[in-house]
Amino acid sequence: MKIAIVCYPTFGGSGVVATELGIALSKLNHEVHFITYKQPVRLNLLSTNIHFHEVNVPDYPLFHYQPYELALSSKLVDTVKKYKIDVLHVHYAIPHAYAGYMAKKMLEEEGIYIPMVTTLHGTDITLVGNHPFYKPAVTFSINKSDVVTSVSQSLKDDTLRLFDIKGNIEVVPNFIDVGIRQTSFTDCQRELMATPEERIVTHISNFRAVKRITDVVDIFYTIQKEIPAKLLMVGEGPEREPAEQKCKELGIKDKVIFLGNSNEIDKVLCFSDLFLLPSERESFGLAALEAMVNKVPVISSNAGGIPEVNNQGVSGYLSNVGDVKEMSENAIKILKDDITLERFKQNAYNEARKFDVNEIVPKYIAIYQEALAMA
Ligand code: GMT
Repeated sequence: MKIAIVCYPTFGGSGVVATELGIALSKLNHEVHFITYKQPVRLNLLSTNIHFHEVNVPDYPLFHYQPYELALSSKLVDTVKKYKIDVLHVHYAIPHAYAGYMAKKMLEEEGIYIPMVTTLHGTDITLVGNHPFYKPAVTFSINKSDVVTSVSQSLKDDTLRLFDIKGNIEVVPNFIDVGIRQTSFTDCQRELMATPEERIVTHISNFRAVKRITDVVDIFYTIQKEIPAKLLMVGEGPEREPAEQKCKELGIKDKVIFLGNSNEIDKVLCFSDLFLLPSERESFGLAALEAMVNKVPVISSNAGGIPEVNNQGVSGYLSNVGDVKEMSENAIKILKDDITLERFKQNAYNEARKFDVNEIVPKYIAIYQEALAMA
C-alpha cells in the first residue's frame, strides 16, 4: 500500500508514534510518505520506502496568522496525485483531520477517492480540541473521517463524552519495538550520571503544565532524603525554568540534571531505575511505555489511559493526581532494595512486551484495508 502520514514532527508522543508506525510499515514493504512542516525528529532512516514532503507556508505581510491548513491540504492533494497514494492517515485531529478532509474533497472533484484514517492522541481531544474555538471543526473532521482510532479506551470514552460523534472509534494502543531495545544498548555508561550507590530517577516530557513537573521535583525531594539518588530531567518546555528554581530553593540542585531535549532517550532509560509520570492528564503515556521496555518501573498518576499501560503493583504504582506523598512512598518501596527493584524492572519489561510493534501494526494495516474497502 502507499500510505501518506500527517503528523507533528517535533518531540511529543503523537509524532513519535506516527514516525515509528511509518518506519514499521516501510519495513513491511509499504510505501510511506510523511507530510509535515519539518522532518520528524525520530525519522533518521530515509529509505526507498520512506519519503518526506515538507509543507512550506510562504510569509506574506497580509497574513497575521500563517494558513498552515491551507498549505497542508494543497500539499496533500499534490502528493496523493503524484505518488498515487492509497490511504491518508492523519495523527492528531487539529488541524490535520480538518486539512485532510479538505484535501479529500478537492481530490474528489478530480475523480480521485482517498480514504482518511484519523488517530486521536489526547490533547487534541481533552485539552485543545474541546475548547469552544475549535470544537465544531474538530467534531466535524472526526465525523467526516472514514475510520477513527484512539490510542486508549480512556481517550475513546473521553471523545464520546465530550463530542457528538456519529460513528465508531477503534482503540489501537500505542506500541514499541521490543526487539530493537533488546539488542541496542548493552553498555549503559551509568557512571556518567551517578555513583554506584545512587539510584537514578528519570522524568521525560515536554515540560508543559499538564505534566505536573513540580510534583516530579517534590517526589524526588522525598526519595533523596531516604535513598541516595539523582534525578534526570529530559525535555524542554515552559515548566523547566520554574522546576530548576524549585530545585535550587529545596537545596537539591546538585542532584538534579536537566538534559534538555534528547534523541537518545533509550540511552538515558538504560541506566534509569525509576520513571516518574505524575501527569494531570495522559491519554496513554507513551513515555511510561518507553521506560518500561527499558526495564524501568513507573510511578505515575492514574489519569486517563495510564492505567492501561502501567500495571498497579506489577510494573510500578499509580496514585491519584497530586498525591505526591503516596507516590514518594511507593517510589521508596521500589527503590529500597536490589531484589525488589530487580523484580519491578523485570515486570515492567514483561508488561511492555504486550505493546510490541508486531502486535499493534497489523491492526493499523487491517484498518487501512477496511478504509480502502469503503471506496
Ligand atoms: O503529552 C503531550 O503533551 C504530547 C502529546 C502529543 O500529542 O504528542 O501526547 C499525547 O499523545 C501521546 C501519543 O499517543 C500519548 O502517549 C500522550 O499520553 C498524550 N498526551 C496527553 O494526553 C496529555
